[in-house]
Amino acid sequence: MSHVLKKVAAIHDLSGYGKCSLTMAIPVLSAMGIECCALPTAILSNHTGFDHFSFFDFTPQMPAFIREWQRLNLHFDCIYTGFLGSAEQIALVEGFLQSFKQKDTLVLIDPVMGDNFALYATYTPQMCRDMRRLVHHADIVTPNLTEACILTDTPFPQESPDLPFLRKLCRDIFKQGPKKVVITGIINQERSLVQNFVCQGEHDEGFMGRNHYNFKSYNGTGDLFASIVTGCCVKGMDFVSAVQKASDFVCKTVEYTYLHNDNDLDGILFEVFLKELMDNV
Ligand code: PXL
Repeated sequence: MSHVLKKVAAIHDLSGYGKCSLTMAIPVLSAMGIECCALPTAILSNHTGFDHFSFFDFTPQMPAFIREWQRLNLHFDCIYTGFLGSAEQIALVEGFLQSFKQKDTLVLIDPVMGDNFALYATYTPQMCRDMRRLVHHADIVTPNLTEACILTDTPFPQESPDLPFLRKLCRDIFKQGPKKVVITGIINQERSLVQNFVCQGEHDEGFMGRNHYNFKSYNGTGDLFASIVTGCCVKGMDFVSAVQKASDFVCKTVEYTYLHNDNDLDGILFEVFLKELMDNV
């Protein structure tokens, strides 16, 4: 089935303030000329990096939402998922994939579970097992190094991982189903570079993309990265170029935010550069 606009079903939380998940995916995909259809998993006043926030769990509403989309007979070119709040939600997303994934539907799962070698507070061991099951349905996964280790039950590395370590992580992820993996946020031993390791199948040696590391990190950068990769892949760009494009955009935005923003929690100033995504993809 073809549409004038490609359609992406984006299954993430909606944080009203602070720019992450849906408030990142919707503007990024729209700027890239892609229709972003949002299935919220939770509605928050602001992201969880702040000391306080309101949280409304949308899980009970999700089945009705999904049923209405089935009645509308929607077809998606891509299904893109990120942060999921409970084991029940992971099961709902699995059901969604079973209903809506067709031969020509790209499934990109960002297995948001943790960072800096720790699980996020809301993540239970059961949810990690469920996330491992969910990635069986993915064509592409975009874990950070911490999440790649959790997905494959690999002890966290003591120092910056070398290529054989990264290749083994990817091979273990391929055994779970995905065909393309990018492991993000790999800081080199000298702490001067932030790197992404891209691998496209068991026999691929892999490719290490590199960018300058300025020691800053902001909530939502992972969502910005994964949303751009999603948009590029939906538009048919090859995977290595998509990752490089996303990585360059994130680095430029982080650098600009560092120079111009007072409060790190306000999120990254990606809007300043959004026009480049309209023009260049
Ligand atoms: O960017 C990941 C993310 C997703 N959803 C919520 C968050 C964060 C990161 O802080 O708080 C609610």
